[in-house]
Amino acid sequence: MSKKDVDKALTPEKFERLKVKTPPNNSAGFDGLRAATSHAVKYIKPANILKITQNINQKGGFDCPGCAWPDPDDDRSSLGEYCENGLKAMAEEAQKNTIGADFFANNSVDALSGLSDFEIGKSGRLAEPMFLAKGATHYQPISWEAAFAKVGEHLNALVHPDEAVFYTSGRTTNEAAFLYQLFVREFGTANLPDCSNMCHEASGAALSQTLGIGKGSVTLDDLYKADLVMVVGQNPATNHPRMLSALEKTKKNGGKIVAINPLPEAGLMKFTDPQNPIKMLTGGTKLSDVYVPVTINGDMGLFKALLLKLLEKEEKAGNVFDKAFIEEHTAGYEEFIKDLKTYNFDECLVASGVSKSNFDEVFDLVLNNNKIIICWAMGLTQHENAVDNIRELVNLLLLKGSIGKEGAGTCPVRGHSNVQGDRTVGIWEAAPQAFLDKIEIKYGFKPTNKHGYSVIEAIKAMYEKKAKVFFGLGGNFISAVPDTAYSAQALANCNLTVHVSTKLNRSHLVTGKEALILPCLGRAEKDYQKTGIQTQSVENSMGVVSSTKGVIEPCSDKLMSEVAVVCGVASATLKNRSKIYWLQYQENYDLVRDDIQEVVDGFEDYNNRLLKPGGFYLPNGARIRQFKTKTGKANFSMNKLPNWKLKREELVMMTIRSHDQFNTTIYGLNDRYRGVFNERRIIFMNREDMKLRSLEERDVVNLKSDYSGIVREARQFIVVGYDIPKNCCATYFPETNVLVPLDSFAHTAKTPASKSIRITVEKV
Ligand SMILES: Nc1nc2c(c(=O)[nH]1)N[C@H]1C(S)=C(S)[C@@H](COP(=O)(O)OP(=O)(O)OC[C@H]3O[C@@H](n4cnc5c(=O)[nH]c(N)nc54)[C@H](O)[C@@H]3O)O[C@H]1N2
Ligand SMILES: Nc1nc2c(c(=O)[nH]1)N[C@H]1C(S)=C(S)[C@@H](COP(=O)(O)OP(=O)(O)OC[C@H]3O[C@@H](n4cnc5c(=O)[nH]c(N)nc54)[C@H](O)[C@@H]3O)O[C@H]1N2
Ligand SMILES: [Mo]
Repeated sequence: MSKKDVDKALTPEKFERLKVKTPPNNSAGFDGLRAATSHAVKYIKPANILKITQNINQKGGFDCPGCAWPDPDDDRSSLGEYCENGLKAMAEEAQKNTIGADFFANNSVDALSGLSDFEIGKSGRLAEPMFLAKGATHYQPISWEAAFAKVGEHLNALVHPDEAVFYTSGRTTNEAAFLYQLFVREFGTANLPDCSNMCHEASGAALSQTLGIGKGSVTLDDLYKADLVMVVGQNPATNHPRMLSALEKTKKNGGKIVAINPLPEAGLMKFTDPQNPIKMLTGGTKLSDVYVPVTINGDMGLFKALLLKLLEKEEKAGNVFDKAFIEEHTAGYEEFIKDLKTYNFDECLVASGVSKSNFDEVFDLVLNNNKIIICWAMGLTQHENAVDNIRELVNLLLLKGSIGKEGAGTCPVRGHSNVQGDRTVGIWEAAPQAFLDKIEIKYGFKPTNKHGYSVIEAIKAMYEKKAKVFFGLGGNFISAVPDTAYSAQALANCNLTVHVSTKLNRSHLVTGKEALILPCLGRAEKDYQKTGIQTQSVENSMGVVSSTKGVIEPCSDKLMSEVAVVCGVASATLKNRSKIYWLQYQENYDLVRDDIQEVVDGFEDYNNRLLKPGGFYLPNGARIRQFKTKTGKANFSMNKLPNWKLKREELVMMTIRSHDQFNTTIYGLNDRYRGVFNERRIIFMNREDMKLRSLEERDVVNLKSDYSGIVREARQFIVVGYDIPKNCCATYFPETNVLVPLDSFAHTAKTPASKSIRITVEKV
């Protein structure tokens, strides 16, 4: 894609349409129900609406593809366990419109590139496999067989298997993900970048080092029983709406809630459960007891300040830390305390941007409660110091003995509905040796133990022409990754780009020399195979594995399941050099699960246990104070206060989600909870920062980021004055991904720092 194409893709629509209202402090309620219903009615076939709403997240039904928040173990709502945004996710997937040969004959790739992401998404569900030949202007239909052969030809023509990149997005089920990584490893590479590289990778890295498991330790029940829940860098009203019902229970049981966020996000302030008709009429629950408007990336300052004050109290009173827990279960306490003492409380507080009185309110809650849960999401993980952020919050939990007991622990709230399961079953460019050994024992080939490319490394390799084939199982790579212009060139350098997708997206339009679109079934659709309709499985954010089974008819009879696509590609590529008979799996997914239970720990008796309504919990050492770290204990860690010095004219920008999108899928142009309507190309700014720059509401500005001498630009954004700390600003992802430098990422985890981008703002 040329620079001109990138600009064209970013052309703003009419700016006059923007409407700004005072943001509500309440979430869900009638407005939420109305928004969801109108979306469903507009896009879903009437006959399917009831089937979907009655089966979503129900035992025996299908798992909502919206987010990874767990379902209650017992009392599921009879209205269906869904939320406004889950229903919108379904409305996208279960669209009435389909697009196939005619659509692509009438619309060239160039013409489609000119549409906005919103328009691209609304074109309909992909209905048949399509191929873009070298130099062609239009996609044309191709048979499944020819498509598989094409992928096989390209892969087999590579000098080394490491010249191929196999991306996964987190909707892929356990069954498809397991087979996919198995194929990739038998093909001979570990190039398995996935969306978690851009998401919770920093959580995984930090938690593995400190607690010996890269996942959270709490269950839903813990959340109900906590004394204090800290919600840090997360916007649940939009991204995990069902979490608010859980927090409401925490409150009902007497627990306190603290929200740490540069923005006063609506649902964290007050929430009306749409599943509760009485609450809908009487007005909702105030959720947060204390709101802390931390500056962007000021969390380390805040946590260090909390730790320093706790230490001060402990040294005076001796009853603040859980010394029995520290003694028995942790390592590195003395070094940690010594390092902590090198920091100055006032400097930490200044770095956090939090006032002393506000700090005292949170501190009192932390001091006086011992069953603490910390929940977090992208506000902590998408910074250069992301791994340190998470290790520091673990330090706090360890001092308070708040790990591995009822009502306490870590709660990284995952994004995609099966992103956690994908990693569990082997989607990992750096899989542990023990896992690779089990593959070797089971299948008789030796998987490479060289680490593969993560997302950032994959982009560089394609740009440098070291990788030549890109295969994406789900997702929208070009819109999700940083540094759009550079990354577009990386994809353009490939000989072949392939996407297994449900919906048209920008990654189908920013292609290699040849390209394939392979359309697959969505979560809600029945998966017919030789042995009948297949069931699949997913793992939620709290380590519960449960089944998911489609309930509506597929939108086209030319779709394949992801499992079948992987089997088709594997069989066409590896042919008789494979030790595995691939096609058997697609006829009966029980066979895939039989294999998973042999290779992955915790899946014993998988097929039977999956029949249990509600599924089963995977083992979790941190939950029972068995820390599988090198020391055999929970490790304290030493983390630096980031040395952030903005230049005088600079702002720090976070790229966030609006209420009307799922990652790169744009449901609509409103962000109701932030009071913004009809427009996405906006920049939320502190009003004093606007004054300093002589900017008024609705002024149009260009944004520039200057990172190690490279200047990146995003043009034409409308200024909206907002309640955001000084020197901070916010824009929506993916519009400003052009500004995220490829080289700005979290150490160890390599998560792009898309929540702390230094920019300058210039009036147009
Ligand atoms: N409807 C819907 N649901 C989704 C998604 C979606 O796009 N739409 N995406 C899914 C995915 S993949 C994910 S990963 C999750 C994402 O869920 P979130 O992490 O909630 O999503 P973001 O919009 O990225 O929001 C980050 C929040 O962190 C705050 N924040 C930003 N920087 C900082 C900081 O430095 N410190 C602190 N304390 N806070 C900060 C922002 O103000 C914002 O409230 O949601 C999942 N669920
Ligand atoms: N600047 C910035 N960048 C970010 C982020 C940010 O906060 N700021 N967030 C990051 C995060 S947390 C994430 S997780 C990534 C997301 O990155 P991705 O996971 O790559 O992106 P999505 O937008 O979720 O992918 C949407 C596409 O997936 C396809 N799809 C949907 N359902 C299915 C299915 O069931 N099967 C298959 N095969 N395909 C399906 C559809 O074609 C749809 O267009 O983006 C990251 N990028
Ligand atoms: Mo994510």
